[in-house]
Amino acid sequence: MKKFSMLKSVAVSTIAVMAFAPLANGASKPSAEDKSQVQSQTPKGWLYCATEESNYETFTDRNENHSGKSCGTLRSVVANPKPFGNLMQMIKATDYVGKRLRMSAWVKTKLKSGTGQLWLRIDPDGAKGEAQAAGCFDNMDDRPIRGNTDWTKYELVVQLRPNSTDIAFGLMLIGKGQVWLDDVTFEQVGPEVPLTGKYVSGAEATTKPDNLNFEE
Ligand SMILES: [Ca+2]
Repeated sequence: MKKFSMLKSVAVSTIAVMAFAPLANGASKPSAEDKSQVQSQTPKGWLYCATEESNYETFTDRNENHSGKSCGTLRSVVANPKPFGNLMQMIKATDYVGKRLRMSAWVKTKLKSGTGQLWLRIDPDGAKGEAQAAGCFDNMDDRPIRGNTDWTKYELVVQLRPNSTDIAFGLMLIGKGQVWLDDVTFEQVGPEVPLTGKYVSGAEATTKPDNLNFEE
């Protein structure tokens, strides 16, 4: 079952600086302030995980968008949320092995504290020895999004070594507030495009990314 295998993959990932908690099987209940169109559930194709699942919720927001009629969102629902909530996907690296990859995504934030951070992680085949076991990783730790921001395009660039097996990516909310995500795209870029990611050691995942414009 897909969700179970995802849970396993994420649980064994230690590469991402932060410890991933087990995935929630859907988000929590809508808060009182949102009575109308909130479907409090993880957007199709995406996964939700958090250090404390009940501290955040995620859903497809049909009242907000960068394109089309909807986008994904993640928000805190308690006074003092634990470090992070995360909306993410994991795919096989097959289409990009050996290439330089740029992920672009549009993000909007309304943050009372903390940061919003896109992240992109390349996982290597750990069985090929430590010398090759470093994957490329960027979580915008050096350029986090703070405060209230309108829709802005962000770019993350990583290199996939020949032993790359999986790609994981997403948007973290570290603190109190709400973040919105739309129009995530991937493209191969040339070596002249500077990396934003660094090589780190660590971990594993499925196939194609899904519902990247949140219209499904
Ligand atoms: Ca959209």
